[in-house]
Order: sequence, then structure tokens, then C-alpha cells
Amino acid sequence: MEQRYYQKEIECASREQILAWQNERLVRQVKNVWDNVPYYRKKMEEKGLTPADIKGLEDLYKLPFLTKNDLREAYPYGLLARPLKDCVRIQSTSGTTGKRVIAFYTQHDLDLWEDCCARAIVAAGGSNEDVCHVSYGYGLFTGGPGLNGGSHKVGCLTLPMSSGNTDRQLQFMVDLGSTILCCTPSYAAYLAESAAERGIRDQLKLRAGIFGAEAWSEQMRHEIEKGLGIKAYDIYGLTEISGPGVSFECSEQTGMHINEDHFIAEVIDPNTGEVLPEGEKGELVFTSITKEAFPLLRYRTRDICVLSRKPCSCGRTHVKMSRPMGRSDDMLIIKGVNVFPSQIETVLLEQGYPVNYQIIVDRVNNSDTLEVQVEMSPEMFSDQLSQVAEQEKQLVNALKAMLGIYAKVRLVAPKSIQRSEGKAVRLIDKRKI
Ligand code: DLL
Repeated sequence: MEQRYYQKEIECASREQILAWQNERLVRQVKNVWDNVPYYRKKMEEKGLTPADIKGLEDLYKLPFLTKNDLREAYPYGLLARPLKDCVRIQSTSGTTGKRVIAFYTQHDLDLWEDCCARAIVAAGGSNEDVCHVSYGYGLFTGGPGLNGGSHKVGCLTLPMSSGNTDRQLQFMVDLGSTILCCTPSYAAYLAESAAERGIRDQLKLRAGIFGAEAWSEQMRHEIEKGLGIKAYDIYGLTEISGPGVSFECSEQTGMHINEDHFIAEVIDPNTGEVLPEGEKGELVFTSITKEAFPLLRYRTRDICVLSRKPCSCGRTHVKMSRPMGRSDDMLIIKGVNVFPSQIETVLLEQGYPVNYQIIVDRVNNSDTLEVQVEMSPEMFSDQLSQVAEQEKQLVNALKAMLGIYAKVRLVAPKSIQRSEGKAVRLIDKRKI
């Protein structure tokens, strides 16, 4: 490969080499955290551990987990492993309840984060020939700054658009010939819809999209690819572990390669904490082995997924994670049944509905209720208004087959559900209000 930012010697390293890096870096990181983070040292002491007990990867399972709760307790500086004078940036989560999560970065941490994003852009075919249009939000959210830094490293002409102002987004895309689009999948779908409405779809030069930060399905990928005439790549990450680029898709698109030289991934049983073998579904846990300011050990992401070490045709050897199949804390319990919002989206898209919907959960007379409001496409709206009742019935049946419970379905007029410029808000659980 010609690209300047394809790190072949790292991304295609042998398994032995990767294990050697991880062993050495883990031992060093445990010592670093023990010496510099009293909060974590106390957690280790409570388990009767000292750094001498962690000799390599085989001892990783002994270390205590960290959870979002720990981050709240230690807020804001309690998990910092470097003096503030060495830190140059913070980023923060978009969380609306409780204390926000704040992650700290040294210059070295920013560099490695941007490297990870650069790898993702190159894996999506990006090079210094590209015009990279970054429509993730900038500011505290990691999406904009992460992809912006990665795009610079690859040498793309970088358009720091941030989210919102859709007319201006489309105008720049046309005028500057943007070739790569980075944003949330829901905003990509909205941009596709808006381009079609303005009749400018043919003037776009986009060929790839790097979409993540929220759950999206294979069907949604097809919708976006069709709407924008691109190949759509998934990218995953979380603020606590640096931001986007913890893992990313390559041309094979059978999972996202985790940057294993920086992050050790485990999948655990969310109920018992037991480490599960490769191929089993469970909660993803990360240990950051190269970060300086905010190194989290065994951080429980709450994202449910599967790891795979099957060889990849792209040549990369880093382990792949499936797209998250929901979050263990996003799971709804409705009338005692476990429901993941992603299951509802899958049904809607399979039945040919556009991606705009809202799930409303409530409790009436001590019983849970589930309502799904789904927007009709303009064609459905004008052609088949008389058939609405019939279509709603079909959807009720399809949802029942997937979820095992009754969901009330309401087909609503085009454009009546609010569009999102960042992460879409698709669930309103009135039981919690
Ligand atoms: O969403 C970082 C990011 C920005 C990733 C841009 C990709 C692109 P947070 O706001 O901290 O960070 O949210 C992290 O978002 O635990 C997942 O539940 C979810 N998430 C992130 N990427 C994906 C994805 C950013 N590709 C939380 N598919 C994570 C599904 C995702 N869920």
C-alpha cells in the first residue's frame, strides 16, 4: 500500500509480536497506575494485589474492573495518572444524567488517538488525495476532534464542518468535492435525504463514509450507501478509552479491528464478570496499555459484542469485534421481556421503512406499554394512505415475531420525527421520567 499512514508492521504484526507488546505494556501500565493513581491502587489492595502479581496477560483477569460508577466517584481528577501540567486536553461524554465523564490527554495520548483514527481512514481507502468532510460534532465530543486529527495525519484536505447547518454541509460537499464523509449514521441518512430533496445527489463526489458513535444495522448501512452512492464503514470508540478509532472496519467489513497495540480487549459475562472464550457474546472490556494521562484498566464498556480472530483478507492481524449488539444498560425490560432497540430497527428496515422512528415506553395501570412511531416515506404517504391500518397491522406482527411481545405501531407523516445532527435520540422511556 502506498498510503502514508498505513502502519503495516503494527497492523499486520504476528500474533507473537502482538502478545509480546501487550505483555510488556500491561506490566508497565499496572506499575504506573499503582504508583500514580491512589484510587486504583486501593482497588488493587482490596483484592490483595500488588504489581508483582501481574506478570503478563495471563494475570489480567485478576485485576479489578473499572466501571462508569468509578469514574463518577473519582470525578474529576481521581483517575489521573499524570500531573495536570503534563495534560493538554480534555474531552467529555454527551451524557445527560449524573456527572459527565471527563477524559484527559497528554500530547502523547492525542498523538496515539489520532494515529488510531488515521488507521481507520486509511482502512476505508483514504489517502492524501481525499477531501475529508468531518461532520461529527466538535468540542467536548470526541467525534470531530478525533477524525479531524486522523484526517490531518493521513494528509487529506480536512473540512472541519462539525454537525448541523445541513444546507452549508451540502454546499461545501458539492463545491469542494468531498470524497469521505465522517458523521453519525443517523446524520448520514439525513444528509442523504436532504441531498435527494435538493436534487443534488448527482453532484456529490463522495465515495466512502466513516460512521459510528451510535448503534446502526446492516440494513441502515445499505440505505445510506444507496442514498449517498458510497461504501459505508463502521468505526467504534468511547471517550473513556480515547474516542473514535478504538476499532474500525477494513474493506472486508466483517467486524472492526481493535488497535491491539494500544488496547487489550476482553469479553466477559456481564452478570458474573467471568472472561468468555473467543466467539462468545458478552460485555466488552478494555485495558489501555499505552495511554499516559487517563489509563483505564479493565474498563467495562457495557457494549455487548463478540470477538473474532479469524484471519482477515485485508492482512490486518488485530482481533475483530462485531458491531455492538446493544448495551447491557440500554436493554429495556418490557413486561419482563428483554428488548434491545436494535431489534426494533432491524424489523423496521426489513419491512422497507426509512430510518426515522421513535420508541416510547410507558407504564399504564401498572403494566408496561411499548409504542413504536414510524415515519412513512413520502411515496408511502401519498400512495397508500388508505392502507395505513393494514400496514400497521403487518408491522405489529413482524415486531411480535422478533420481540415476543405486542408493540403498538403508529405510522406518522414524513418529516414528523425530529432529525438528529449527532447521536439520534430514538428511545423515550417515560417510566424513568
Ligand atoms: O461515541 C466516540 C465515537 C465518535 C465513536 C465517533 C465513533 C465515531 P462516546 O460518546 O463516549 O464516544 O460514546 C461511546 O457509543 O460505548 C457505544 O455504546 C456507542 N458507540 C460508539 N461507536 C459505535 C458504533 C463516542 N460504531 C458509546 N456502533 C460506546 C455502535 C457505538 N455503538
